This record gives sequence, C-alpha cells and structure tokens, in this order.
Amino acid sequence: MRKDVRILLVGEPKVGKTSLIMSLVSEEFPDEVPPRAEEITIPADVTPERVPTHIVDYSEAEQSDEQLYQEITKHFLSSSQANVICIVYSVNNKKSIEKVTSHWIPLINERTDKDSRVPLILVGNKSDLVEHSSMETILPIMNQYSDIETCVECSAKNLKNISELFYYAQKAVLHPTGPLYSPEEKEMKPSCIKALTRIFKISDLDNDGILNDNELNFFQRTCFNIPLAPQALEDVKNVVRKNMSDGVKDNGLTRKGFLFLHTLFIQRGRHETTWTVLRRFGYDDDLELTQEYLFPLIKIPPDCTTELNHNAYLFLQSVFDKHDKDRDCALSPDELKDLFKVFPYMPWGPDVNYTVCTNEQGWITYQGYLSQWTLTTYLDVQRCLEYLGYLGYSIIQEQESQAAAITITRNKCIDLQKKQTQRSVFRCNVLGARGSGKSGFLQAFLGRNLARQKKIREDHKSYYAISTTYVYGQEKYLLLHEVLPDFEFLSEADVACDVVCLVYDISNPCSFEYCTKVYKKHYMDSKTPCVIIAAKSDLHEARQYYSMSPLDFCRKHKLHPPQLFTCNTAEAPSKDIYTKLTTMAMYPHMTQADLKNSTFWLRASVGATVFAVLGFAMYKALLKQR
Ligand SMILES: Nc1nc2c(ncn2[C@@H]2O[C@H](COP(=O)(O)OP(=O)(O)OP(=O)(O)O)[C@@H](O)[C@H]2O)c(=O)[nH]1
Ligand SMILES: [Mg+2]
Repeated sequence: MRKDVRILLVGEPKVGKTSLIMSLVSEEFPDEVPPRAEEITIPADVTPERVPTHIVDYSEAEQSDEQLYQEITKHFLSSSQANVICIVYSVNNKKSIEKVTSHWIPLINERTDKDSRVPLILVGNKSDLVEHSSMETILPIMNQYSDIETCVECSAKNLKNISELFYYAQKAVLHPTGPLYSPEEKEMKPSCIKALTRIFKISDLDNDGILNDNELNFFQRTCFNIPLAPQALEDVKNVVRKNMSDGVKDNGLTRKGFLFLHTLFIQRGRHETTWTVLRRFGYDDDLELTQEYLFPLIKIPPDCTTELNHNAYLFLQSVFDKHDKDRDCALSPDELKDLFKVFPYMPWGPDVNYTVCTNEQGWITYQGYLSQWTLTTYLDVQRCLEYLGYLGYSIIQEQESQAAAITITRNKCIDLQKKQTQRSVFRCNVLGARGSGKSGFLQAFLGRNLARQKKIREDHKSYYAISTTYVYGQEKYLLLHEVLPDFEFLSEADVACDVVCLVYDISNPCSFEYCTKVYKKHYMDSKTPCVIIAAKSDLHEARQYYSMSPLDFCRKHKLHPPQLFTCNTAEAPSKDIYTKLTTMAMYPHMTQADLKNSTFWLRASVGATVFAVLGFAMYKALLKQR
C-alpha cells in the first residue's frame, strides 16, 4: 500500500481554499484566515483510509508560478508533488468556474505526465450562498476531461461536505479510476477485465463458468471478510438480470455478469470494492501481481530440500479435477491450456510430456501432473511459489502465502546420522559416456520402451524424469537427472544427489571407462550410494577396454554387481531397478549385506507401517479440528 497521500488545493483567489483547510482542521469556520495555510499532516489513524495525509494550500499572493509548478510537477529526486489536486471554485462566482477549464486544467495537464496523470477533483465552495447547484455547468466539464475523478459542492462556512471532500481526495489516490476504467469509452480497461477474469476463474471452483451461491459466498468472505446475506445475494443477481440477458445462468453469476457488476461499482463511484477484490488477489496499482504476492520469503538452509505438503497436493488435486472435464485422469492439450489460463504465460513446454508419465495419447496423467509439480518444487522452489500464486493457492486454501505449501526437509546430515528420513523426493543423477543409454534409462522409468522413445523429437527431450515408486508400501518420488557427459565440466550440482547411476553400454567396449573415472573422481570417497547400470543388455556383450571387468571393478569397490538393463522391450520396461534406487536413496547407510538380510527388510517395513498408521491418525485429528 501507498505510504502517504498529498492533496493540493488550487483555484482563483478568494474562492475559499484556505478557509476549507482551516474548517477541516478546527471544525469551525474561521472568520479570518491567512492567505496561505501551513502544510498540515493528518496522522493515519484519524483518516478514513488510514494513510497519513498532507494537505497543501496555494496562494497567488504568496507564491510565484514557479513555486506552484513545483507542487504539481513530478521532480526527479523529490517526492513532494501532489497525488491529487482539488481545483476549487466558488459556486457564486462564474469567472472562477470559467477559469477551471480556461486556466487550471491546461496548466496542470501541461505539467504532468500524460500516462500518469494526477486525479483532479472539482470543488464548488460557498454553497451556503446560493439556492441552486452549479452541477449543470460542471457535468459537461467532467465528461470532457477524464482526469476529473469527481466533483463536490461544499461550504467552508457551514461545514457542509468538508470531510467528504478530503475523503474523496484520499480515495482518488488510493483507489484510482485510471487503471480500471476508461470514462471516454464508458467501459473497463482491458487489463482490468483480464485481472477480473482471472479472479473469476480462480473463484469458479468447479470450473463450470458460473459462480454459484457457494462460490459467491466464498468469494465474498475472502475479499470482504463477511458472508453475503441470502437476500443480498438475490438482490445482486437481480440487478444483473435486469441489465443483461446472459449475466445470470442456472441461478449463478457468469463471467459477463461478474464483469458487469464491477463496471457498475466503478460507475457508481464504488471503486474501492473492485480495488479490494483486486488487491486481495495480489494486484498492485498497475494491475500487475506484486512481487510480495508471487514470491513470499522462504529460507532454505543448505543441505535441505523442498517438497509440497499434504495440503498443497490436495489443492493441486482439486485444480486437476476441475480441469479434467472428461474425467479420463489425463489433461488433453485443451484442458491443459484451460488450466494455465490464470497464468500470464504457458509454464509447461512440450518437454514436460517427456519428463513425466503420460497416457497413450501422450497427455499428462494425474500422476504425471503431480510429479511435475513435485519436480518444480524440488528444483526451483521460487518458481513453484510463483505458479501456486497464479493458481490462487493462498486465497483458496486460506493461507498466509504460498510458502505454507512448502515443506523444508531437515538437513541431510541429520538424516544420515539418525539413519532415517521423512523426505518423499529423492534425486538420482544418471551419468555415463555419450550414447551409453542414459536417456533410455530415464524414459523407461516413465514406462516408455525403445520403440516409443524413438518418436520423441530432439527439441522435446528432457534431462529429467520423475515418477513414483513404492518402498515398503510408502509412495516416494524418484527424480532422475541425466548429466551431460562432459567430464571436465561436472559442477557441484551435477554430482550431488541421493543415489547415483553410472551407465555403460555393454555392446560398446569403450563405455565402461567413463564410469570408472567418474566414480573415482566424485563418488569413491563420498557416502552417496552408487549403482552401475549395464545398459542395452539385449545386445551382444563386448569385452570392455579397461584393466578390470565391470564385475571385478564392483567387487573391488564393494558395489552391487552391474545391473542389467534394457528398454528394448515389447511392453513397458520393468520398474524394479527404480524401486531399488529409491530404497538405496532412502537408506544410504544400508550395505550390500543389509540388502540381503531379511530382518532388515522386516524392520524397515514394520517401521513404515507404524509411520503410515501414525500419519493417518494425525490426519484424522487434523480433520476433526477443522
Ligand atoms: N459564505 C462563505 N464564505 C466563504 C466560504 N469559504 C470562504 N469564504 C470566505 O471567502 C473569502 C476568501 O476565503 P479564503 O479562504 O481566504 O480564500 P482563498 O481561496 O484561500 O484565497 P487566496 O488565498 O487569496 O487564494 C473569505 O472572506 C472567507 O471568509 C464559504 O463556504 N461560504
Ligand atoms: Mg488562501
């Protein structure tokens, strides 16, 4: 919100500018006033909108033209220009009215930026002296100049409309018409329509294009903190019905009806209603989503990872459900486009379809959709916060901010010490020489055999693959990351992970050496579990040009024997290896002997069950609390 409001009063001599200010401050009409009142500041807590407000007088007798221009014009390095200007005339003085258009408006317009005009208010003072109003003369002026926010007739003498005048001035600054409405065209501006349309879509929880009573009530409650009385709800709908044929459908408000209502609010000077809605949904004065809304502060300590919590998954599930119109548990291109309509850009490119599971048509499945969200949260939590912001997470879930969706896991070192983890996303880096079969290994995790992989376009390729596996009955995400084989350029991030796969091609005699080099340089002395994958096992095995056979190498370094793998299968390739990798990532301290030891498996699985039961009990307790 704005820090303060600066109101400047201008106009012909003796129209009563100084008297108006004095009347406001002392609540009585001063018989004698100085030519120019001192600048006064009204503290925030006594103004209607709770913003500190400065009121600045002008007097031709005391001030030069230069001094006047300084008050009007935006100056580099100075913040003391007016945010709103009241042009005062005297209702019993024709000449002072003429001067409004012949002198004051041009003078102000010449000195303010065309794109960020200060709002103007026409003030007719001394209404106590005349019987009839000056509105007849004023309305044509209002229609002619769109910068005129409003007009008001008042009297400093009998204190009529004085506080209203300063309230309107404050409102003109805090809830400006400019960004919302074009008075020339008598309709809302495109950017305002765009923002309200997004708000409509978010509030339309079942995505049927209509805000029903429930949705309207929820909307009302989130924006204004009070529920709408049933009668008020009907009244609103009736107003819309009376004015347009397709504003109300099935007893709910359509997008057109919703926009019409806001146009009505604005036309009747109730901008603050529309502004309240816009600000609640994160918009600033330029109708852009604010940085504070999109990127709430969140601190991720080193060696911690970021995951979505249960509540966030429930939310994402509801977003999926509302867009999966044909209920086939996958998002068609049209459904996906509809889902991202509340975004300013399309966040998912075609590569996402090769990062997560899809159905036979190549459409992202429910599983795949949640996986992609999990991936974004893990790799780029800021982006995840931004995306959740576009979806209106904090508003729909009634949370402080999107940060409430994120679980920051505890430091990995503590997990290692305690030999247990509560994380649910594990990262496996896949390294190997060029052409050794890394991509095939990633795509096989998503259920694609070699034949299906051959259809993937080069520019749609992804270096990530993420899906779920079950370890002792618990669903976990395994994130595979294919690392480019430039040995010299492996970064810290390329190396750090929970489990590593070193891939070689059994049919290519030169491919194993790369694995041994990477292993010796990066993993031999680390605690990261390591698996050698003997890829393309459907092909004829060649003898590797290396001093040791892969099996001997594994024995020497106490690694599992090379795991035979092929994606050249008729059906979807087996998932066993991925479950194994996830298990090793979860229990990195587990030795080869442990893996074979049946009591370990028993202990691990009992532990998992106890945890699952406990988790369920906690969930039930939480539900009761609501
Ligand atoms: N009847 C009546 N007289 C008013 C009212 N407001 C101001 N006056 C009188 O109008 C005269 C001019 O008032 P000022 O407040 O000095 O006018 P100003 O616009 O500040 O004039 P400059 O400083 O010279 O530009 C004074 O004699 C006031 O008493 C009003 O509402 N009704
Ligand atoms: Mg004065």
